[in-house]
Amino acid sequence: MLIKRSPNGIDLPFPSEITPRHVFESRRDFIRQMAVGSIASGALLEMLSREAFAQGAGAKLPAKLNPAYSALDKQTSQKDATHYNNFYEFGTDKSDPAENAHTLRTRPWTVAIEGEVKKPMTLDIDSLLKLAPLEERVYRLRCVEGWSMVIPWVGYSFAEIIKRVEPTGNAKYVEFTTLADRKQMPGVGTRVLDWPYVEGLRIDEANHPLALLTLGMYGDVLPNQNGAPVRIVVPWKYGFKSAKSIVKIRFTRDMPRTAWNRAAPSEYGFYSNVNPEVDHPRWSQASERRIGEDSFLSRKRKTLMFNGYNDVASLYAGMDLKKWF
Ligand SMILES: Nc1nc2c(c(=O)[nH]1)N[C@H]1C(S)=C(S)[C@@H](COP(=O)(O)O)O[C@H]1N2
Ligand SMILES: [Mo]
Repeated sequence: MLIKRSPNGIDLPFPSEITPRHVFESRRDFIRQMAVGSIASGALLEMLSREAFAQGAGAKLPAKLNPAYSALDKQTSQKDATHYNNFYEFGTDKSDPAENAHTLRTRPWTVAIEGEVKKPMTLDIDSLLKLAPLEERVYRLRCVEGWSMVIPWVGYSFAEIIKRVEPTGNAKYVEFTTLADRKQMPGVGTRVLDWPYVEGLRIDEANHPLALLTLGMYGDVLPNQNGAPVRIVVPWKYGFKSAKSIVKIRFTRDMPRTAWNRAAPSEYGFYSNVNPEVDHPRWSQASERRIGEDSFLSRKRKTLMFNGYNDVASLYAGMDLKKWF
């Protein structure tokens, strides 16, 4: 498990740590207002981004920053975020996805949306791009293994999809299924997991505006190793809830049987909210190592409840989160 440091090797202090809180917060409000003032350019950005996406991997996918949903933490370098990955369909080493995922064909690509919905639909990538305005959102991503990154994603709230397919009254959960094609994904020939990779959310979780249908990162279309052409990002949950390269989205009555929960139910619960007070059976979850920031293997940061996304707390009111881990 080797960690590549950012090219310049400089670890800057975080504004939230070196600035008194009230100064820090007024600065944040200022940045927010600046961004709101420039919303008029949004339509132009959208046009540009659709053009660019058609060109495929490495193409630009510009989007307007949504400051209300963006962390101010220093961003992980694009190099680290694209070369230190978990995507077991391409191998279990952190460097495997970057090395192997070039065999994934991301066009043509369709996502079937089905199950307990009034309007089932199959959407291709162009339709997904046109579905709602693209936003850039800088999210913390906390892996269950104890490391974290800060990544500027491009996409829109998954709620935009929910609105359009009109779930029936029976829809209580949403299940996300990743492509599982041995020809394109060497890891699918191994038995590390029971493929396809399946993840799931309760429908109110999926409807929370923070849950991001993601098509890009760092202003580009998603690199294959990060889940091209479309994935979900659920920033208050451990990273494995954020399924990559999605081909099917199913609305269900029953709690989905997720790949990690089936593989090790005592270690990976359905909810898997980031929670410093509930340890993994084999290690503590109280702290984390920010990739590119800390020295090799040391966990210098305290892990925050819900990864710092306190907005979501009301989704779990009255639930014992030690039981529903
Ligand atoms: N299909 C699929 N999705 C996946 C995984 C995987 O192995 N297969 N790994 C998960 C884990 S453990 C993490 S931490 C994140 C990593 O996302 P990133 O590589 O874009 O940072 O993807 C998640 N989504
Ligand atoms: Mo992870």
